[in-house]
Amino acid sequence: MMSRTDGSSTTITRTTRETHVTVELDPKAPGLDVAVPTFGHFLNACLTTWGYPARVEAQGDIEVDPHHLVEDVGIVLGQALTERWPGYRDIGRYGWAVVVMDDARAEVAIDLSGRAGSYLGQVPDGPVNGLDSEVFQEFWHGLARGAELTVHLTIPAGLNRHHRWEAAFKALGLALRQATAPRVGTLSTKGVIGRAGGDC
Ligand SMILES: [Mn+2]
Repeated sequence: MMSRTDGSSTTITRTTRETHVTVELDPKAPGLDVAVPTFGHFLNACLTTWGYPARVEAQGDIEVDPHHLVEDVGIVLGQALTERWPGYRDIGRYGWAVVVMDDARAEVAIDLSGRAGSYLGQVPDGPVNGLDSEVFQEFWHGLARGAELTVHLTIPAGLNRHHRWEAAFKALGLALRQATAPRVGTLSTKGVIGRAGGDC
């Protein structure tokens, strides 16, 4: 994992009438302040597993529906990835992981492809601590759009919905660890990733 050593950081702030979200990569003071605690718990699992220094602050109209905030955190985290690694040069690009957590098993594969796509399968149906599972799905869709990445998530096993989602967020963290690991050059037959190219 290659954090920046020159002290510079990447900060994306997004303010709408619904939410105020900031994501900073390589911050001086990493930490999480997310107004939806259950989502914050899952996000913390993801960021911890990724192992990259990050700060996330997210407030918003959660009394209307937490899904605004959860989706926007995904978008802003994704935008921070594109800003931190322009053109996704000099990193692994692909990442995948299978994570078990007690009864639950989640599988994630990502491609920092420059093309947004999110494919979720066998995700839990029903609430976690009062939050419908649809809320957590919004994070994955937002991340794919913000980062212009492709993600496939499947959660084929598990009795406990909390375990199933937490395994998924940990698997995403491991996939990000692999996809953002340093390598030389752009891993693309076209030689470029993003609006100018892609690789399909
Ligand atoms: Mn937990």
